[in-house]
Amino acid sequence: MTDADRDLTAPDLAPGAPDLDAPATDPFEVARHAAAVLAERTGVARHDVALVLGSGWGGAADLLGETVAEVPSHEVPGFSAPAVLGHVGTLRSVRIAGAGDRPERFALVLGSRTHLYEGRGVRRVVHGVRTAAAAGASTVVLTNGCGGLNPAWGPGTPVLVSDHINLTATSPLEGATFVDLTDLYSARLRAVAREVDPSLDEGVYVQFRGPHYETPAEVTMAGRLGGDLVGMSTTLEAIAARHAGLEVLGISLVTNLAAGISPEPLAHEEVLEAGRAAGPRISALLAEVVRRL
Ligand code: 8IG
Repeated sequence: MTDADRDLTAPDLAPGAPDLDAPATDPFEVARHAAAVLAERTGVARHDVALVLGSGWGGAADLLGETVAEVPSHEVPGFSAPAVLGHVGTLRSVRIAGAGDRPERFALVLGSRTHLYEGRGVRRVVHGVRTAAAAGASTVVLTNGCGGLNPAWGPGTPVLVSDHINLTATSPLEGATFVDLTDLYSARLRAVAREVDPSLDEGVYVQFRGPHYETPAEVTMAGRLGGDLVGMSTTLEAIAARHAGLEVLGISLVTNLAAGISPEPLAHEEVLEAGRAAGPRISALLAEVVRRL
């Protein structure tokens, strides 16, 4: 089956799991189902940290440690097959060896993410993060590929997310669920990342719905609003992660200058190439950061 043949609207749920999209379904119950399936399929009862791999980050988890098990995402309740070329559709359990006084730990690597622009609803977008929390994780590392407003950030520059502006006009939280986002992107975890690579800059990530890239005027707007990075993911997952009690580290890979910052038009192929070129640096960064979490 090729990506083009996939029915992206199929419910693709494992037998016995409630339908994530049914309004009466509790999305946290589906996340608990998913976590139970993952525990059974990976043989790892509890995962400590989760990583969501965005555009350009596909190979970046390969240095984390030994892959214990790999489960196709569509075989886990509530997960869908990936819709974007260059995204990998598996959930991976990776053993992080202990060192000194650090015990052995397990990372759950979410190799695919559902984007809001796929139109499958916000519950799908944040299901990975909720599953990670249900699987025991206390930390999530959200990575993405994005456009940069700072001309000093050439394609392939990793940037820490210090805060976000959510321009999607939606939220993963349903009903009167008031959650404080003052310190959503953990200053502690950003400091850990800068211990590993002191040259890391940080910036405010602005999420647009997409799937089109911004116009130059929208990029100018994002900058005047206080944004440094523009993308189509991460903010809704970060909100759901905070709600679920996870500590959040956000790392963007600037794969292109945002529209209008450079005279060149944007191309998805350029995005993939910048990811490939940055691979060794961001792989080493991610592995060392996760070891120190
Ligand atoms: I990769 O320039 C990547 N994703 N919105 N704008 C938006 N998303 C992106 C961009 C970009 N580059």
